[in-house]
Amino acid sequence: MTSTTSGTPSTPIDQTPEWAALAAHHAAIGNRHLRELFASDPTRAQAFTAEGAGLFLDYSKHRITRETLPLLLALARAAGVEERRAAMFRGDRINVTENRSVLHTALRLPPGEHLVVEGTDVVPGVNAVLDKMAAFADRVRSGAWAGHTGLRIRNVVNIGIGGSDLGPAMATEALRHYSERSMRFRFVSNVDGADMREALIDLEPAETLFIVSSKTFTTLETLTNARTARDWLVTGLDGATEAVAKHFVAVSTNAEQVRAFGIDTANMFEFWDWVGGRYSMDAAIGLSLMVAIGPDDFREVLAGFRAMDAHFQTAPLDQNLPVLMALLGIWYGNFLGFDTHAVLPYSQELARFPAYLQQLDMESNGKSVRLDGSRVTYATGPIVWGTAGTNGQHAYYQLLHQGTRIVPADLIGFVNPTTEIGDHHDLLVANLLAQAEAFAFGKTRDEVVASGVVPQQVDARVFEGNRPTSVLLAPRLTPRVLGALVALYEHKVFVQGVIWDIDSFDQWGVELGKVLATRIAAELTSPAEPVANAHDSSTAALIARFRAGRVRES
Ligand code: G6Q
Repeated sequence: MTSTTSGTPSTPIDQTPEWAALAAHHAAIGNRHLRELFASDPTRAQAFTAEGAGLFLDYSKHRITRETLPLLLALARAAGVEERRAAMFRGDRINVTENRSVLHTALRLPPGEHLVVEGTDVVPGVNAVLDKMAAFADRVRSGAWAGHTGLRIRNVVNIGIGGSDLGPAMATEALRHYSERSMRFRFVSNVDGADMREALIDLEPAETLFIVSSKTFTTLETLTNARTARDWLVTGLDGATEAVAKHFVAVSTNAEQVRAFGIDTANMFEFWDWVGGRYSMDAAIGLSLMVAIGPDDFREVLAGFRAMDAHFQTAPLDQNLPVLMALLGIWYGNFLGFDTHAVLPYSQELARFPAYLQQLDMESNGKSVRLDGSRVTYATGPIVWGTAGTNGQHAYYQLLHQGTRIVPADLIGFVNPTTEIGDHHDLLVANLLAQAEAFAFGKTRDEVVASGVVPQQVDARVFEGNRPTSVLLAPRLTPRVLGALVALYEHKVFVQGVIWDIDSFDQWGVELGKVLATRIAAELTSPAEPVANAHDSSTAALIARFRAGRVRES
């Protein structure tokens, strides 16, 4: 095992024999083409598949042979993936720099299970909060929780950012088909006032509930937005400050700050410091989602998470979806030098899934120091990006097919639609399958010529192929499947973080900009000229330009 949480220097993963074996294997199989790999292995399509928690993975269109996976699995074992997995589920403090347990998996443990961490069983607390959320969600959905004037709540606005926004926003859109259609759900995150303006533009204050979601309850964007929302509400209700109690609830770990803001802590839904922001959509941060889809379907989401947790813990590594997907990412990022990864859901409902994954993956694994503080000597987290298919096909797929960069991709699809509308779904899935086929096998010069293309176009119309993809399929996008899908990526990110020997659960990289912004905000608004030499010359000039051009409405 190369990793350590004790600060003891450990062998960097790229200096292990397992890494060397993979490098040699890469040199040996070189850039063998998927056409050849398929031709030489007739049962490849059956062999390179795995299933778990309702998800089916076809990873046959990857640039691997039958020898590759055992070598990658040896690397995973050398890195201590199994031991670290056990440590996470057990509640060890694997978030080393923050000295915290990482227990989002405890959020999906049902009543009756037990997880004792440092002397406390965390399961009763988790389920008590879930019950409190469910009672509240039911009251809002039924109209029993009325606004200040007695009108029922028709609009829910979640105010949060980062991990307190992306998860519930993504999931509420993904599960819109299952949501209460008489209500509107909006998500405001950006400190740009336009975000709030547009969210509120057609809403009635008397019918609007704000869920202020902030783990720390100190986040500049969220508190600025929450204050603006409070002013909008009170103004819209003829100055009735007492209305705040009926129109604002909070999700936070910080009762003191919630109280200071003016929200009754009886209407606060708590979670714990062992839930990282980007891992919190199944904690109380999912309250807006629960109001949208109801407590029963929210519990279905949790059941999906739990099913994937069980798969991750028990499936043999060579059939373990998160492990397989993590190892393929390692193969490309560390041995073939492909540094971006596309996630392409063939599902409009999953349109926000890539953005959600960007945070989950890039904030977790965008790190350059190992657990012992030494600098890594290998690439870590990839640049993750993507949009819903088929829209991307008419935009950037050109580069994916014929550009000079190779972008491994996950294509996510469903055998059945959430709603049957004409032949839309079959056309959608036909596109997914066609793209995966075209990425892998391309179109050779001979094929182009044989198709009768005029000579001057032949070169431009050749598709090299050999572009790797995973195809992930589920029967239908249900709450349970969504939970399993999110947990799949959570654990994929975890496995990669273990192999790279980094802390996937801190996020110090977001701090510096926050500190500088606070200082610059004062310099933008102060009547006094900024102190000379407070910044580099570029920043100072931009501040001066802003101050000179800013027209303030009084
Ligand atoms: C996620 C990060 C970050 C966080 C936001 C919001 O893992 O920690 O995205 O979720 O900065 O923080 P608060 O919930 O404390 O407002």
